[in-house]
Amino acid sequence: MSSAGGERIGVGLVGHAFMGAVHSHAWRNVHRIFDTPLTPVLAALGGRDEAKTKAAAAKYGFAAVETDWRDLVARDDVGLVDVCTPGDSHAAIAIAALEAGKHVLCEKPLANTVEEAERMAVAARAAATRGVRSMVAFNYRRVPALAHARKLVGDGALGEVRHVRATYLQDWLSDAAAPMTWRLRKDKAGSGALGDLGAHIVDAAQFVTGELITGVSALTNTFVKHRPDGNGAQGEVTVDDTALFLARFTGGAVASFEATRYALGRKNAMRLEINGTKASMAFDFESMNELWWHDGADPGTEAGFRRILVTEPGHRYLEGWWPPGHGLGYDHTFTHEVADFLAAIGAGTDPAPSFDDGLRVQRVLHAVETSAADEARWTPVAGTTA
Ligand code: SOE
Repeated sequence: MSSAGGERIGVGLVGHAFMGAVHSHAWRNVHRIFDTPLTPVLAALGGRDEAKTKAAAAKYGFAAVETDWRDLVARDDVGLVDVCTPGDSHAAIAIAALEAGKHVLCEKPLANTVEEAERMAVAARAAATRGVRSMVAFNYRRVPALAHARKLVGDGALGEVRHVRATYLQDWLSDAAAPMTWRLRKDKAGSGALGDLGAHIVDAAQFVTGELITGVSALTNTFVKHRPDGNGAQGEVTVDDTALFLARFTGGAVASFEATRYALGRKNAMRLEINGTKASMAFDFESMNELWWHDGADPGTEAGFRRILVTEPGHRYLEGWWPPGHGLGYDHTFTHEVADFLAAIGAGTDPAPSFDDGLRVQRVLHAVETSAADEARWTPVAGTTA
């Protein structure tokens, strides 16, 4: 059921590649699916290359383009800034927008460094006192199956968390001849598989368990150190290709995390398995409408993992979509994300995940890099206590 009517809010979106496209799709449709307190209007798209940005704006449905993000932030018809650029510009754009009184949605990981993330969190807290909201775009929290897992764990159905096993596996770098991209440059992306994929599973694991990671022991590796740069030369890969780490959680659980772009055959296998004292759960994004649940109270003769098809109207986010069993996909998670953001803006509350949540993930990423630089030395995560 849609609202398609409330007060309008102009969206200024910076960046028009993969994330810009998927976010645009969400802003265009959200009020046609959910009862949103505000109706988003695609006011302006930002990008440095005018021709490419104009082509993207026409395709995605934006009314105007800006080639300097500062001009986009300053526009009177922009009330909300959506940051979909590489990580090296997140802090500058987000902080300027918050100071200008614009609500900010920022792609993950929140920043390239802890220092930037700290400044962003400070700006977000200050803005919130003026009613200006901010959120970091960890879209997998908005997969209905993971939202349902969070509810079951929060209700106590899993008991105490003992083990967390989280992996995020892709394979698009398996070919050593695959070209350079900004995602392989530390100055642009901050880190490699760690920040791109590891950040998601760190957030998802903390979200579902309701606990924080307190320390890590990590290994990282860069398998292919040079790749074609598109101009007949070789570019240097300055980020990790894979990150693997053990972790402890605040409640005493032990965990393993693995992020890689070299797992041949795995396209977007974001997986989370949790064992508790009462039950176990398992999730794989490649079958994202399913949550597997084993209840330890079932008699042994009947026990087993049960497939919960998370497509019922009673499941989170499903009220706006298709009848049971018809399934949702990747893009829906972004529609849910912007629906939640608009709901918080309308209600005058702070949305989650906040920039402080993004900062906490950033500290875990930093601890992983610190540990890996010293061959897996145990490294506490700043701001947490075991
Ligand atoms: C690329 O590895 C990527 O698009 C990530 O950047 C996204 O965050 C993830 O959802 C899918 O993979």
